[in-house]
Amino acid sequence: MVANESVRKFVKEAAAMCRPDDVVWCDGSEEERERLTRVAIRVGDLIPLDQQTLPGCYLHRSAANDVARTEHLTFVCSREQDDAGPSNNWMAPDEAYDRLGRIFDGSMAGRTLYVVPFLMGPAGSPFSKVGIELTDSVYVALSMRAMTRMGNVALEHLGDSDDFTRGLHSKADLHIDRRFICHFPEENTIWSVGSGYGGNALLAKKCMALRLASALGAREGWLAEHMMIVGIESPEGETTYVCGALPSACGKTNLAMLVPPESMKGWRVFTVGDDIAWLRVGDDGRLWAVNPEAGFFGVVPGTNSRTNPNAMRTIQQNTIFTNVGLKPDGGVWWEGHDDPVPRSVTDWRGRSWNASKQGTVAHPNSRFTVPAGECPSISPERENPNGVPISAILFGARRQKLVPLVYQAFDWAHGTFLGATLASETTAAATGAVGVVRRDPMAMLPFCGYNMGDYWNHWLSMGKRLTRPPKIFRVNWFQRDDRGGFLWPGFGENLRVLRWVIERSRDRGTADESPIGYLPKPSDIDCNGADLPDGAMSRLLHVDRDGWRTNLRSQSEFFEKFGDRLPAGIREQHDGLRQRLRAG
Ligand code: SAT
Ligand code: MN
Repeated sequence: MVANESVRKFVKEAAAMCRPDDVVWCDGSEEERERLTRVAIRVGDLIPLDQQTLPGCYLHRSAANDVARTEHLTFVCSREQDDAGPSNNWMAPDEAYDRLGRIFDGSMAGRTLYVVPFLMGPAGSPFSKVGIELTDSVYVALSMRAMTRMGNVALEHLGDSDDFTRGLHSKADLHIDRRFICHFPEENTIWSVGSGYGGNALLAKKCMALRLASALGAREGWLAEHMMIVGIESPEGETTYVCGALPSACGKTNLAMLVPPESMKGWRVFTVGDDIAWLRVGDDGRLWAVNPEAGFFGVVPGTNSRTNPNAMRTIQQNTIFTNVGLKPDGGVWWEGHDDPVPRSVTDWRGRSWNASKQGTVAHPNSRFTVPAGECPSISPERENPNGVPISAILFGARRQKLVPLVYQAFDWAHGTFLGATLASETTAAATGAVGVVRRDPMAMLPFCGYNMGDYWNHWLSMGKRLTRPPKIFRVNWFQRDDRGGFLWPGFGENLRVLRWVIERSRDRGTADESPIGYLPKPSDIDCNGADLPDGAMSRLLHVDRDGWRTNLRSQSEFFEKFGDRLPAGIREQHDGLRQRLRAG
């Protein structure tokens, strides 16, 4: 397949700057996967695992300083700083091209530049988008193959058009002082240098499918969201599609691959996506969702046959593990694995762990990269060019206190407010302190490619176009008791909560009105067969009015930052909550 003139020009100009020894065009073939895998083994990017028990599986060890997204080095380079808004780092486009250009200059000497065409969304869908990533990392090229529809399929979709995302990536010297992830929404361009980590280097994912796509969606009238997508089939055979936004490493993948508890016979769950949803208003006035990706980049620690049996089956083959422990028999291990810690294991840095027992065996943000087709619960609707119709949207976060297990927004505008006021305890998915509560609207704080005030406005305007809008819910699986234990068992048991969500989104289930939204009564959540202590459900659904009044102040402080870009509709919601809490 010969690429069109604009693609060839893009590659030629980048090669002139980065000066690789070689340029290799990826076509997505099986032969190519084998060839690139051999190269990756030779240069030390991949270590083969035991091919008998883990066929097609490899281990990658990253540089020790390059294990998570680096939000402080991530920039939105719009012409006007106000268009990036107060929640993004901003750099002027000229300055960014200049600073990064100096690092890219000659950075690929002695290396190969891989041209990786990729398609986001199903082939043949009018909503799908093409990108080309140029990278000097064979690990990135192979990961992009697992995570996207990669190769000729993308060039075919593009045809003669020059409408594609231009992504340039070089590991350069992996030094943190020369690491930048820059987005140019006005030029549909990404320059990322100095990191090989997924969220920084697999440009199709956060950089394109969220940051650039969110800005594009605002211009074109659709939404790019940090959401899993799941289809839930009832014993009566009725399927309901639900989207859910949760911050990184808060269980989106587990939710997307949920296995119903024993006692919920006849329920089935189908995975459409685990991380990103592109949402449009359909001709029927409903919200339709497509998963633009074609694979999973999931958190490994804590994954086991209780928490996520489908993920365990998914990662038995054709998986790249990054920064997990390696056993002498070529098997892998991580904290929270089904098996006890092995007597002899090499940690994620490649050191023998048992003698020193220093740190964890697997890095807390170690990952699996695997094509979606390996997942036993994958939905056939994943390839539907129109996507799936969404009946409910969940906004979830990690909160030990205050936020009840589940409650429902009064309407779309209130639901937008529930998303805008989302806050979560930080995780290892980004560098920095873990466990600190921070505001993370729609779980998009690190991923919204434009001014968040405008983004909330766009959400409100989407609602006006939806004649049959999905219902919106806030969920929190993470409440703790006084001794620090989780109050709710989570994982497969979350289907009990989703069952109420489904009933409500079909205008059937019952609820009480509270100042924060519609709350289920404890008896509305079917806990038959669940191992819950007496009174637990009342605590899980308790509304702590004093706590919410205090929370109002933190909401105001956050909203202040957006000045006159804060939509009146959000301010009204905040005032409404204040009044309802006062009346209570
Ligand atoms: O950003 S990544 O895609 O690497 C993972 C995440 O933080 O969601
Ligand atoms: Mn994510």
